[in-house]
Amino acid sequence: MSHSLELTSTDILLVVDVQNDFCDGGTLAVPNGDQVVPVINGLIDCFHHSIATQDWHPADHQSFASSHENQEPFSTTELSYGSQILWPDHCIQGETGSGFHKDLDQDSLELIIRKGFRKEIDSYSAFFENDKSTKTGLAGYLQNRGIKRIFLCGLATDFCVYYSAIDAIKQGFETFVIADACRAIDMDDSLARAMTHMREVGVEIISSDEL
Ligand code: VGL
Ligand code: ZN
Repeated sequence: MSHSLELTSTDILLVVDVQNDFCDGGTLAVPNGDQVVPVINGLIDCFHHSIATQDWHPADHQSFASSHENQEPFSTTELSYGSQILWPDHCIQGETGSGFHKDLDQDSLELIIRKGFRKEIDSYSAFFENDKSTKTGLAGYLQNRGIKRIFLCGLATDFCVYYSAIDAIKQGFETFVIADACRAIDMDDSLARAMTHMREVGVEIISSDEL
């Protein structure tokens, strides 16, 4: 199916977490994460507006297994706001790992929204922190600029892209995920669950060649 989606000035590209730690050699490398970079650079050229998110954690962040006694990375624990997967240390503020991939075309990014910067709380979504109530302000920013449709790409499909897409729909935006411009962590079937849930709530899964 190839319906061409005409892009207008009320569309925005949201580039999620294309950072060194999620790419080859990073501490939380997403398989083939680097492959999204040329695809996303092409998309940035097509869109009137592009913004990005940046995972941005203090060194003692509660989402790190190393911040808890006797916890291995990729295990799950209960924090004050509910269950939280514990990750290897990644995307530490100001370090190389939290920098954007060197080939990502950052010049046209109009806004960079940092998330997970508070020690006590993680943030997968670009709209809400993991307590599901603390706002990042992104919805207001997009509404204020008259944005109607959000197109998501980046890392990882089954975590930050997924949570951002679900919240984008909830905030009333028409929401698209550009599948070939994303890569997944895929632990315990998380990719299949994320895709099913996104489709259920009306997120459209498209390919970059439809744009
Ligand atoms: C992410 C796990 C932890 C992501 C961020 O960008 O998908 N995943 N922090
Ligand atoms: Zn993180």
